[in-house]
Amino acid sequence: MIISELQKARAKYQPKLPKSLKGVVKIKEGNSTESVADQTEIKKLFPETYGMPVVTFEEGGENKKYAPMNIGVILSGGQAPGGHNVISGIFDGLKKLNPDSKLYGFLGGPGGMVDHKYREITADFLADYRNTGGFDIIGSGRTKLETEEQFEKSLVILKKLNIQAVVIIGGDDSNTNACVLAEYYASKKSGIQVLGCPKTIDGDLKNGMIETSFGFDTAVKVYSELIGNIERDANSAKKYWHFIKLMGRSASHIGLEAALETHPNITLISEEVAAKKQTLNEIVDEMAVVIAKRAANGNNFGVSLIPEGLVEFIPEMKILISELNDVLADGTKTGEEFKTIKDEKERHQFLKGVLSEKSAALYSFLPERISSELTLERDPHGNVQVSLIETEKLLGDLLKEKLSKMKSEGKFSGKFKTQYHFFGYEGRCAIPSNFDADYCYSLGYTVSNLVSAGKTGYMAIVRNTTAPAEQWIAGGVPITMMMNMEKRNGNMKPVIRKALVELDGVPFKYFSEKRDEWAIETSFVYPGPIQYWGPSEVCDRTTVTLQLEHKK
Ligand code: FBP
Repeated sequence: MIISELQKARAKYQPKLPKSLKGVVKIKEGNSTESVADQTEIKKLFPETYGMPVVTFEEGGENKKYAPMNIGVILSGGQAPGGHNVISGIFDGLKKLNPDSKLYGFLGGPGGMVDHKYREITADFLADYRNTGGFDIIGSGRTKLETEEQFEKSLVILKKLNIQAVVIIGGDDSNTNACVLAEYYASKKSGIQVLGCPKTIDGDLKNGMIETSFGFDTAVKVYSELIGNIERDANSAKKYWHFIKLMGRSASHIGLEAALETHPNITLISEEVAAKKQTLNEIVDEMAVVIAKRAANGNNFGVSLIPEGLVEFIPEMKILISELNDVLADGTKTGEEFKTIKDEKERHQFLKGVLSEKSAALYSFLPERISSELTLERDPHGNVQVSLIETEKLLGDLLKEKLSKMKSEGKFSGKFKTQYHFFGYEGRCAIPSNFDADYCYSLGYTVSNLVSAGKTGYMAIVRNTTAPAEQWIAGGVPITMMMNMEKRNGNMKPVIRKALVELDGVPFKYFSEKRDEWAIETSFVYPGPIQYWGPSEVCDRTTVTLQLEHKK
C-alpha cells in the first residue's frame, strides 16, 4: 500500500492519554442513576441495566492479574474521524491488561456480527490504521440491531470466539441498540457485556455526561477550512453568493461551530427556526433582507451556511415529512401503491391526493426536484435521508424569485448570482485532529477498563476535555441514564435523547450577539487547514463550542 508522507509521519504519533489511565487503574463508583425522563417506563424496559452508577477511573489500586479477554468491536453508522484510534486504544488497553487477549472486528457494521463476518485485529494489521481517518479497517454499516433473532445469531459467534464483550462505536441510535442488546444478554445470563462509544460528526450525542462525540472536532475543522477558503474567494471576486449546506442529520451543531469559526454572513440554525415556528417564506424573507442590505453597500456577495436537517425543523415541512412517512410506510396500502407508480408526475399527483390540504399545497409549491427528494427511501432507523435533499438550492431558487420581486418594487438594486456546495463527506474521513486522535484513543482505552471491570450497558466517556489530555477524566455512564421515550415509526420507544443546539446555551447566545454584524460587515475568518505539529494553541485547539460551553 502506498501511503502519503503525512500518513507516514502521522503513524508515529503517540496519542495522549489521561494520567489516570497510564498506570494501574482503579474504579470509583458514584450513586445510582435515573434516566433523563420517563423513569418508570425505562426502568420497566431495562430491569437489568437501569439505575447503575456513573463510574470514573483513577490512578492507583491493586496491580491485579487479568485473565485473557476477547473483545468484539463494531463500527456503526456514518464515518467519523478517530474511529481507528478508538480501536487502537481498545487494542492497547486490552493487551496491557493481558497480552494474550484478542480483539475481533465485525465487518461492515452491526450486520457483520449477525452474519458472522469478522477478522482478528492484530498488532501488524492495526499498525497501518493508527491515527488515520476512515472506518475502512473493518468497515461500517447501518443495520439496526433490534430483533431477538439477530441477538441470538450474534450470540453464536460471540460464544464461538469466546468474546466477553462487544463494543458498539456509534451514534445515538446505535448506542440505544447497544443498551437493548446489553439488557437482553444480561437477562439471558449470557455473560456477554455490551459497551458503547460516542461517535458522530453531527455532535448531537452529548449531554451532562458526554462533552462531545468524537469526529465532530475534525469534521468541523475541515468544513471551516473550506468555508474560509470560499469566503476568501467570495471576498476576492465579489460576485457570488455561496450557499453551503453542512452535514448534520438533525441538530445544527456543525453549522453553529462552523459559523463561530468563520463568521459567515448568514447561518441558519434549525433549532431556532423550529422555536420561532418559521415558514419557508419567512426564512427566505429574512435572508433576502440581508442580501439586499449588503447589495445596498455595494457587496453583491456573501456566504450562507445551511444545516442539512433544516427541512425537518420548518414546522410546515415537518408536518409534510411526517405525513409522507405515514403514507409511504412499507406495508401500508398507500405505500405499496406508491411503489407501483414509476412516473414522477403520476407519483406527485398520487401524493397530492392522499396528503392533507395544507401539506398538499406545500408539496405543490416546492420545486419538483425537492418534492421528489422528500419521497426517497428512509434509512433503516426510519429517518429521512436529509443529505439527499438539496435545501441549499431550494433556498437559492426561492431567493431568486423573492429578489426579482423586490427589484420590481424598487427594494433591491443589486445582483444575485449563486454557487452551491454541500460539505459532509469531505470531512467524515479526514485524518483526525490531535484532539480527536487523543480523545478517541482515550475512549478506546477506557472501554478496555470498563470490560475488565465487568461493566455492561455503559458508554465510555472522557471528560474535562478543554484541559490538557493529562487531566482528562475517563469513566463510563450507564446508557439507560441518557434515555427517554420517543415516537419512532408510530410506536413509543426507549431512545437516547438527541442533543439539539440549545438556544439558551452559551455558544448560540454568543453567535446571536454577533450575527448581525457578520451579516452586513465582511468579517470573515479564514481558519486554514488542521495542523498536526506546531504551537499547541494551533494544534491542540478544541472547538469554539466546547470552549464556550466550558466557560459558563
Ligand atoms: P451518524 O449519525 O451515523 O454518525 O451519521 C452522520 C451522518 O454523517 C449525517 O450527518 C448524515 O446525514 C448521514 O450520516 C449521511 O448518511 P450516509 O453516510 O448513509 O450517506
